[in-house]
Amino acid sequence: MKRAFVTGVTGQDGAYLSQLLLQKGYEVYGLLRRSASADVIDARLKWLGIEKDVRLMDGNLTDLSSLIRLVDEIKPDEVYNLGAQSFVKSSWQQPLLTGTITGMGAANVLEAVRIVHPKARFYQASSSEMYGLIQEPVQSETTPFYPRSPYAVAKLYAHWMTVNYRESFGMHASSGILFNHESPLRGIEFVTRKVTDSVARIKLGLQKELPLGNIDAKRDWGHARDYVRAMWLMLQQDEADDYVVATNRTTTVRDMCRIAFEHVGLNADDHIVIKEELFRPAEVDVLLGDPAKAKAKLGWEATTSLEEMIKEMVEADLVRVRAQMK
Ligand code: NDP
Ligand code: GDR
Repeated sequence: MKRAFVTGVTGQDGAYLSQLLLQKGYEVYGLLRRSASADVIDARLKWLGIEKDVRLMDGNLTDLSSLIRLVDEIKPDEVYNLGAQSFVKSSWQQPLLTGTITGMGAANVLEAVRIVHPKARFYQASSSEMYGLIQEPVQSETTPFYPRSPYAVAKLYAHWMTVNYRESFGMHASSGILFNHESPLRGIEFVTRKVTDSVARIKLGLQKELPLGNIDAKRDWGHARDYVRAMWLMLQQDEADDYVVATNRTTTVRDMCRIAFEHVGLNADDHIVIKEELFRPAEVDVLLGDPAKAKAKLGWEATTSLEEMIKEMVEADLVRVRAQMK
């Protein structure tokens, strides 16, 4: 039985990846950082019904000693580093913490693997945010990076550390440059989930307005369930490498809102209110990924359209909000 160690296991991707690995017969160990609100921490694992199957291990990405102890204890075949301060807007408020967790955290995991169990295969959750100020209209593995937030700068450090550990130590270390991916398990601070939650509340009469920032920004949005499959596929290859994972379709925040409101028979323009404070100090205007390499080498393709995904998210939020109303 293969063993996987997943950091960020309580996040959106950690939950879906754990589900996939369990279905494939893995023993799944997840890194859990201590929190005073321990009862809400595994809400996503509970949503997927796998909270009893994932073995949660006490530690922190910022504490190398805990990572060394855990990698030594688990001796994983595969390590997936998904843990991060992942909200781009917060990274301007907490730039150093973001650097410590999102950047140095990855280096800590790489070091723990290198020191105690270098045979383990390693996955780094790199991000399309690294492209930032776009240098090419469609972004692939060869497009130059130009990070536009402390988050993206931290991710770029982690990305190059992964490449460096592969080249320096021969580690099987791969990076997935994943474009935005969403689901009913997406954190409420991210724009898709903020929108689908608000659509549910507006439909049920609990809210009237949806405050938003830059709705002209364009993103290449896919479904998290599809994207965690790409992570796993990367670690099944003989050679480690870097891959763009995207749908190759880009949509404005405005049009994504229209899709969500139309699903419940409402008009987005009647509810969106633009708020200056929701704009970012520097914006990533448009992202559009080219997943040709992932398709050719991994046989990976996105299977869920934006419309299908937004519908699934609105329906899940209607269920959640109705339950809160009881
Ligand atoms: P989430 O924000 O949902 O999850 C982040 C996870 O990191 C949580 O489990 C969180 O734990 C954990 N974490 C944060 N700080 C620490 C720490 N100091 N020690 C240990 N764990 C910590 O992110 P997603 O699931 O959406 O994304 C997964 C990864 O992929 C992230 O690295 C993200 O930056 C990256 N990414 C995401 C994309 C997306 O569109 N979703 C696209 C490209 C990259 P807790 O529950 O305790 O807060
Ligand atoms: P992003 O996701 O920054 O792309 O990072 P987010 O959903 O936060 O923003 C997407 C775009 O929407 C615009 N926007 C708003 N965003 C939020 N959150 N709230 C608003 O009210 C709002 N109004 C407009 C933003 O300005 C932006 O242009 C996500 C994260 O998951 C990262 O961790 C990951 O690396 C990247 O995706 C790929």
